Amino acid sequence: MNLLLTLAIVLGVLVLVRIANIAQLASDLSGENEEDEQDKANVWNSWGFLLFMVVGLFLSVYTAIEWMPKTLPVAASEHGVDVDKLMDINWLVLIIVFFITQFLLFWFAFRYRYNRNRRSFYFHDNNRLEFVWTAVPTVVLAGLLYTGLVEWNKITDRALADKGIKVQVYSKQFDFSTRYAGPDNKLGKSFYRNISDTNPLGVDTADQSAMDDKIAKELVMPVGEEIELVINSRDVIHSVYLPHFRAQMNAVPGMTTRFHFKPTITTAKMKEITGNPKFEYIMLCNKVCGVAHYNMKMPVRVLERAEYDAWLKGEKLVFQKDAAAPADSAAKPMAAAI
Ligand SMILES: [Cu+2]
Repeated sequence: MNLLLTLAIVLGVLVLVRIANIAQLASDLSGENEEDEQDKANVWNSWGFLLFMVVGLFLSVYTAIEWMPKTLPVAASEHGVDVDKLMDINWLVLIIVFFITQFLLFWFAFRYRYNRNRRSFYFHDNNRLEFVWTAVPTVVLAGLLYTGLVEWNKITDRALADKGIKVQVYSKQFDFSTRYAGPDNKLGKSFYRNISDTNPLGVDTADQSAMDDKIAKELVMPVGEEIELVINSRDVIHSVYLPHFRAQMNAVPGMTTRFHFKPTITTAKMKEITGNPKFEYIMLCNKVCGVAHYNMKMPVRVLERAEYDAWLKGEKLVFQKDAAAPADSAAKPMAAAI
């Protein structure tokens, strides 16, 4: 089907070129003078510009309206609402500038097409004009930057993060694991040299705060509480991307990155809001990290606190009480702390 369509378009263009050639030939034969011909071509082209503008602007509006429902639903985190507001302001500025500049671009091409009876007006420069078109974008951009920075400072405020429920998000090619800090809300240290078959996150067996840590294959969060993601990578750079919560942070090997946020809408509630009974939150890798990058993701659920507690209780401890601690881990240095 696509091949047919491409062929049809190519043939259509060829036909148009032939028609143009024939028209050229006809006008050559009719002995019209060259300047008249050029005038005619200019008129056609200038109307073509106008037509292109009308069709282009119509399609811009149409596609935006048509595909709006396919964009993300309302933000499911506290800061996400503010991020969306900033995004809306940015879009508003962009849309206004887009329509003004596109209109002027095509209107000028139409209105001021070559006319042999008209002399163009020449001026070398205009300081006032240059001042205006430098000052206006500067003020607008500085305003956008400032509001963005204020929001970013709020998002990265450590005071809130320290109170948050600590969850380690451990990334590797090509999946995520989560580690929950347990009742002490302290994640045990981990170090890559401790990694073994029985200890995939390299958790320090000598660290007491690791004893109540739990390991999971999904990210589950209680609604309305601060969550701090403590993010690590085992191999290459990945990125923890939670589109519904408007959150993203790189996972960088050899260092710890963090992101804290407060989920505000449970999965059950979001199913109602979106009218989609199959709706699920998702965490995606947002760095092209290798051949199976496209499939690197993890399910995410937001529950009421009681449901969350019950879920966490059922998850596996990092060091199962009945299983012996990994035999090879004691001799390794425990250099890195989370
Ligand atoms: Cu990845």
